[in-house]
Amino acid sequence: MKIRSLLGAITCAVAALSVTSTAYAADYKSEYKMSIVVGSAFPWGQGAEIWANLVKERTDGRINIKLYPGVSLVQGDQTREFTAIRQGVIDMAIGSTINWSPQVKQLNLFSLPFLMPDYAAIDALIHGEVGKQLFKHIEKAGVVPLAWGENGYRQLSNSKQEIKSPEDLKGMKLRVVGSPLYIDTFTALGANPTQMSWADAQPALATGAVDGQENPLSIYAGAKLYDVAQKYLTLWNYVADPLVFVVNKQVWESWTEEDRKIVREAAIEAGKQEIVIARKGVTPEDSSLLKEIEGHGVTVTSLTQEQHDAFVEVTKPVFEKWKKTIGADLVDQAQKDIAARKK
Ligand code: X2X
Repeated sequence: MKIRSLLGAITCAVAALSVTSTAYAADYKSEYKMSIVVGSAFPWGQGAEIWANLVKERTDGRINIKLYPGVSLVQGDQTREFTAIRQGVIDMAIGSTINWSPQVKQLNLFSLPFLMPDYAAIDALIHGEVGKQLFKHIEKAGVVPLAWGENGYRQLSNSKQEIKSPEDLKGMKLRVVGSPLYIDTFTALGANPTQMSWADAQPALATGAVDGQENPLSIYAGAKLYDVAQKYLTLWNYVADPLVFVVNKQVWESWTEEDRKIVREAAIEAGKQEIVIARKGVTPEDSSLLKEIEGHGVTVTSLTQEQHDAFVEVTKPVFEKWKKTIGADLVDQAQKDIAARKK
């Protein structure tokens, strides 16, 4: 009798265990969709691969991630990516602060012209109080932020002529990204900006529908923009866009505490590695990528202090206008942290 009830108890326990593990597996999707704008030929896509691989390995395949480059889950319209993450069309993403600025207006901070003079300034923002506050805004908008990465300092390319002053930009047709701040900046500079997705930008450059564009050198080189007549490149470091590693809120809540920890730590590690990759070859210490670009017959223009100051001067009203939209306190905090940065 005793043995029988013991056996019964064991059977019940085994049954309960298998029910628990079935329920647990049922909460998890067989595949999680991760959205990115550009794939593994770019630091951005490499960061996504690193994150996805770390997660798969450390969760023993419980969290299996598939990459969707070209923001294909929103038909290439990168300005709709954030909303799609919130709605669950996208489970996870690594997105540019520019592309999510229409939904989280504080992210326009990084697009304020000439706010961040060097990499130490970017680091001071993302790893400081400003980074924390921005994560709170993203969270409030309904998405779970985990880590920072980097697209990079955005440089100006065109097919017409060397750009050394705002006058050189007069009337030039330029493709810009999805935040209206960019329209204001390039209008102030005298250019003729037009907003377009990255998917549309490449054919527009190839056909000459637009004369120029602005993007980090890793994007310029990875997309071989020198092959679509973008032979003039001005290094002006006017803005830089960080990347943010995020997860849809319901997906995040469906994971166990242990798996959330794995995903968060993997995002932080992947973000660190991605930033190193993104900065490779474009610094004074290692200019290998710039040399490669020059090897394609591209005229690379660096600005003197005086030339640089002329661009800053003309874009000041845009800075002031957008400071109000972003939040004066946040911008003041950013400027304070940049002034106090360790160089
Ligand atoms: O569209 C762009 O220019 C890109 C690829 O840099 C972003 O997604 C912000």
